[in-house]
Amino acid sequence: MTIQTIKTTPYGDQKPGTSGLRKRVTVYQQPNYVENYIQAIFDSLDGFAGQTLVIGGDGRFYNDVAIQKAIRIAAANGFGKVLVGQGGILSTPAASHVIRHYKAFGGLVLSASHNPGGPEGDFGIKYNIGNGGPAPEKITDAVYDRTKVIDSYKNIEAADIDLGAIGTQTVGDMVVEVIDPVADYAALMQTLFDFGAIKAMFAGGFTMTFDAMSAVTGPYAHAILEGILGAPKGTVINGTPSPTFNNGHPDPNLVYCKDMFDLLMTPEGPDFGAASDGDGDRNLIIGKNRFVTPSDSLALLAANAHLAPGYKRGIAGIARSMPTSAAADRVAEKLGIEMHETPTGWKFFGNLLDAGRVTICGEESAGTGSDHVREKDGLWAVLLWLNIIAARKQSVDEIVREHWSTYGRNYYTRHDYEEVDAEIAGKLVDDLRAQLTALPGKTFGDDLQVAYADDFTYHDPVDGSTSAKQGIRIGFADGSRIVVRLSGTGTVGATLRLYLERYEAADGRHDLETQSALEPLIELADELVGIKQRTGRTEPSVIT
Ligand code: G16
Repeated sequence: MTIQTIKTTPYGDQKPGTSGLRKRVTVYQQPNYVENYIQAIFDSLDGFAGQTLVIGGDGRFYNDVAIQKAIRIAAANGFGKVLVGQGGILSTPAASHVIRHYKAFGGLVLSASHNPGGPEGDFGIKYNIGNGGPAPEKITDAVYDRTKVIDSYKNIEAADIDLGAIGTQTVGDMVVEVIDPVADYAALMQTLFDFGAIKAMFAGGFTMTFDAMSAVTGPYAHAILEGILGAPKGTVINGTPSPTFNNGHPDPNLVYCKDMFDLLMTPEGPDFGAASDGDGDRNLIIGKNRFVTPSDSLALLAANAHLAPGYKRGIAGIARSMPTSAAADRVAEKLGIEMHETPTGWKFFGNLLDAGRVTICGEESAGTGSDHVREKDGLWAVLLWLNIIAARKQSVDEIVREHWSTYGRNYYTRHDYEEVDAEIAGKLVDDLRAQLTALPGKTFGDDLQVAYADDFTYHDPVDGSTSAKQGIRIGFADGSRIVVRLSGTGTVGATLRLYLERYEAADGRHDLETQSALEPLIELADELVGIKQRTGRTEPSVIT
């Protein structure tokens, strides 16, 4: 079969964000938009001739079209084999595992995560390297540079692959193997957790609702929770992946999972509620009468991980993204293990995990994971919680309260202002940056004394690379913090994120409502950052 070189012209907007290139589907549907980006990725890599590429996505609208294109371009560029999930489906953590398990060269993960899907929704392409994790900045920067000058891509004329048929097909000289998207991942989970204890807990009447949000985790949750672990049918809701997520917003937070939250707050509700997002890497954890913030969940999972067989020897260290609360830092201190603060973006954890310096990582944006893959992993977090509940024989609420009375509580919230005019948002951050040097030493209100104010710069201790301008931090003497940054995953305008945190010691009050507990900081942030005044918004679009 002949390899064609097809002329193209560059697009100026193919700069990867926090997690790959996320755009409206209509943007991706422009002529050669997908082709340019995939060719630019391959042009930025060396040594893949004859090697294996993994391709999988979250099943959203345009997944099937993009996969067929990717397969042809991979064949034309000389890959030896493509592994693709049946139906084009692979959750992001499962894709990471498949890359590692089969020692693939890398993978293309097609997803816009928690963003809505459908013809008017979002699509995304991300490249993951051979360790199974998102490509580091030196690769994403090279890809972006290449997209700016690309003038051709390679293609091969071939029929579409039948993505429904498990087994082997060929495109030119390249083999395409369609694999069961769940089996390898489910086998990995069984090596990490005490499935016997969780199974016994379900058999003993423990009840749970898992909302797969009509996204990719459905098949995984059906197979693992209801299949292997024996939870009653109906435990998994919205378990069939839909290209439009059933016109929903597959973001597992208290806005889009409000019904489940409300149910868990009633006596009739189940013992445990959980959800995962569009591509299966985020998680939401709610116990009866107890929502667990992602930052607390990271700290709790790290403190209790030894109860699961896969972590029984203890954990080497913990990493969290900068805006994530410092709750996990207190666990690391007590355990006497390394603690790392990285910029937002799972890609920054890869080096630490590869070097064996950390075992568990997490982010305030509903992501937790471990060294079992190189992505955050929604179902993994749910299973570790189940394992901990089974081992401790306590409710989520009891476990959380005990944690706070040992380590103290980090009250924490994030206020998002979505689809803000990008120019106004950029100027707001620049102006705040200009104020930073004058802030340390100043006292606001009765007792909020600024201890430091900076724009976070990360120095990777493994490869020595530096990432600057990763978000503005204003830290106070009592451990409180205000953090402001622009999201790198929005697709329209800018999303301003304001993160607020206050520490209450182990013997302090842990029963306050979060927004009230943070009220003085929220007011101060209004004064210092001026989001409402400058954007004209009266309130955040989302509060988590
Ligand atoms: C991605 C990244 C995460 C990040 C999140 C939010 O998650 O993998 O590391 O925390 O975006 O990023 P931002 O604050 O820049 O919008 P996902 O689940 O969208 O792939």
